[in-house]
Amino acid sequence: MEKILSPNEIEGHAPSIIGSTVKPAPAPKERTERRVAQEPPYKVILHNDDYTPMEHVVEVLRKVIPRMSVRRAVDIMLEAHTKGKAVVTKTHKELAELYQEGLNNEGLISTIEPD
Ligand code: TYC
Repeated sequence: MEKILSPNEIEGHAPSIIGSTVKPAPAPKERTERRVAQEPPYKVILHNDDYTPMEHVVEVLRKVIPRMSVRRAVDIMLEAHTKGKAVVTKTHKELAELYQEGLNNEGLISTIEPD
């Protein structure tokens, strides 16, 4: 009876690498982006208060959160104003903490929590 060779046994060795391509190591930025994308998300929550002027809230949101439009900042501010709190953004823990600190340093009340 003839033995049927498994691919590994052909030539008696591991699969040939002839014709395969070698992927270059990812650049540090790409590696960081991939790592960060795998981290658990956190919500940054803005809480209402009775004294901060609405314009200041919008200004601070735009100063602290990258690419925050006026429209989005106004919506978030109004949601916090009417409902007591609003989600500002979702991101990985380290960045969420940075945003929280930025908002709180400007007199707003924000917290973070796992999403
Ligand atoms: N409630 C504030 C006012 O009436 C405005 C405000 C909105 C403050 C949202 C904080 O997170 C906040 N001036």
